[in-house]
Amino acid sequence: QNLYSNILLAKKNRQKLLAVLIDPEKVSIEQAVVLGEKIKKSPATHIFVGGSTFNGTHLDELISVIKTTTQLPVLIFPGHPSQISNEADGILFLSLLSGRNPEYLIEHHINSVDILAKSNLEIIPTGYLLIDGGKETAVQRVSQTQPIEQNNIELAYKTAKAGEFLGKKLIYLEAGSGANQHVSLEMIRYVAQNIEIPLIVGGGIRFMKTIQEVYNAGADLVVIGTAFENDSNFFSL
Ligand code: 1GP
Repeated sequence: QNLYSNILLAKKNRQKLLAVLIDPEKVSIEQAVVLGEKIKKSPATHIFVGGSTFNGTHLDELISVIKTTTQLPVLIFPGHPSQISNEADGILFLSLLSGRNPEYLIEHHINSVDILAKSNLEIIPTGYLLIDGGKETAVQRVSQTQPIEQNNIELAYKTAKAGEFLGKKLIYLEAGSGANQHVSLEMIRYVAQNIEIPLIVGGGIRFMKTIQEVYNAGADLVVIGTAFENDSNFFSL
């Protein structure tokens, strides 16, 4: 499997990546076919599947439909070990480094070992930082952790860098799905300039123009969830 090496290659070639986030809780199999067709025509390079609260049963089928329709790599973006599916290509193995809740630092990881050890998923260790997006988001509520303040760029940088030193292969700056404010360009710029590994940015990004600004600030991969959920023609505008 070469998901991560392709992300590294894209970074080296300054080719920006775009992931559409699909929350399985909000998408039926029938809708997935239609969404898949839209995504196929969009500039998306990756699909992330996951959510803070989902524990339904149609996950395998949903992913397989999305994969077949879009032909794009699918990465699990898990809120819980029950959201792991072998139908995907890989998993962002997230450590919520901004928080101090042991469940999201190690407990869920231990609980997912049995399923991961048997799977063919490419496991990508990811340092996940929740940044204050101006309102309480699902990640904050479910993980019971406090986000890093937008003006505490120093703390965001040190947390990301500590993640890199710990061996994380990606850093994800997350304002939370549906955030009022995306991660500030200033924070993105400072973190991007001071880490070596690829940087993912998501949460509260609603305009094509903002995607470009976030790229220009140094993000390697941008995640779009809500904007595409609300308007499946988002990328063609
Ligand atoms: C959430 O970063 C993603 O985990 C996407 O957020 O739904 O606000 O686009 P939005």
